[in-house]
Amino acid sequence: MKILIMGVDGYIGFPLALRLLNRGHQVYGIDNFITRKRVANVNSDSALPILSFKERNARIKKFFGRNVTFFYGDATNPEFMYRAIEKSRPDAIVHLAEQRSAPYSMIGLKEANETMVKNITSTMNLIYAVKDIVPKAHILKLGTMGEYGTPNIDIPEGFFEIEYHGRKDVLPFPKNASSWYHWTKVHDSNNLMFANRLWNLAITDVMQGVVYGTKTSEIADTGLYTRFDIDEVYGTALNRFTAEAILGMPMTVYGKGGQTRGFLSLNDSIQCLTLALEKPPDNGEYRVINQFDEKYSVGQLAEMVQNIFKREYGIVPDIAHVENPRVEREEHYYNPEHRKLEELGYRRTKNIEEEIIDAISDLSKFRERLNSLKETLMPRTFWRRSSYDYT
Ligand code: USQ
Repeated sequence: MKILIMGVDGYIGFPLALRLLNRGHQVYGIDNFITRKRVANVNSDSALPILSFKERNARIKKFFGRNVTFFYGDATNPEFMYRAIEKSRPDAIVHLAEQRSAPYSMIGLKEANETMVKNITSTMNLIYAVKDIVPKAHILKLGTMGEYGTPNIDIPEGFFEIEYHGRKDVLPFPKNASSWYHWTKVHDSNNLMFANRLWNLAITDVMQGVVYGTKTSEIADTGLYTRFDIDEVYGTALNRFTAEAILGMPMTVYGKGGQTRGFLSLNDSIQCLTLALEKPPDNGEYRVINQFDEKYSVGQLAEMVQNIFKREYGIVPDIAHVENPRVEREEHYYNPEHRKLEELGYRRTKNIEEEIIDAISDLSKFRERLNSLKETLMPRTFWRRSSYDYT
């Protein structure tokens, strides 16, 4: 297939490109490298060193014999998006080119607006460009499990049957996000659902959980590393705990630590996206997939990292229950369904402990680099303090 990856320089986009090339697909990529700039703006950097995209793409050629046909540009610019789709005429497009951080979107009004405008605009540009140029192409859009929030009932995959005042219907499950970022994904989902109804576009809306880990099967060389963020704005729970434990710092569990989410290794996230691409929805179908492997509370994850360190290295890292910077339930019911991926053929590659051990081994090679990021780890972005400096 011809597959266009929007956000090909990112944590997931880059290893997805490697997997798709490895499986014989023709890969096109879009990026404007804003993730690199945004992370530098919070005085941080990827904890694993990564090459420039040009250098990475040369390295890909060396390993895979072919590489990514790359278009530099901004997905929020409609002219650019139309040109990229026109030049590549893809069978499928993977949209990973949105502002990805919940904390970033909560810094203040400027960052909230930027997240709203960029995320929603890029998806709208994609919808229109696909409809006008390649209406049969499959849109694979990265949404988030965070769209559903943490309701006190089971979470279906997208839709559920509901009876109200004696009448029944199948409706989208109510969304209840807990950051401006997560709300942008809800708005995207609504826009995609409507575009599907208007123009019969084939869409997979992926509700992905929190992704962790450093490795995929194709990352066989340091030159093929993907980025790995650990700072309080861009790093996510388990990746941060792993880095904190290596640094001998207490693991930053926010509040009580009963916050439960779906988690998925990077390698298996790539497996799932590849499955969804190779087994697309029917023409005119809007398909929702809950994409995660297992659910854990953040407290359980910190204990898991602690036990691994004790068992493998004889060290017992501390767990600190720091003040929760977010506004979220710290103890709650959580039971999302996730059957569709298994039906598509998904099988877990490695268990979570093996993945954590691999990440410790990769990160430990860059201890000095990790040390230089120490100052970026403690939470500073508090949801309730989000504001605007109008003076
Ligand atoms: N948390 C901690 N300690 C930390 C960091 C996070 O306890 O040091 C807690 C948070 O309070 C939250 C949970 O861990 O309850 C998840 O937070 P996270 O930072 O790991 O992930 P989140 O902000 O939810 O966002 C990440 C990705 C986002 C993706 C989402 C999937 O950055 O792009 O959409 O995971 S999900 O969480 O399922 O919505």
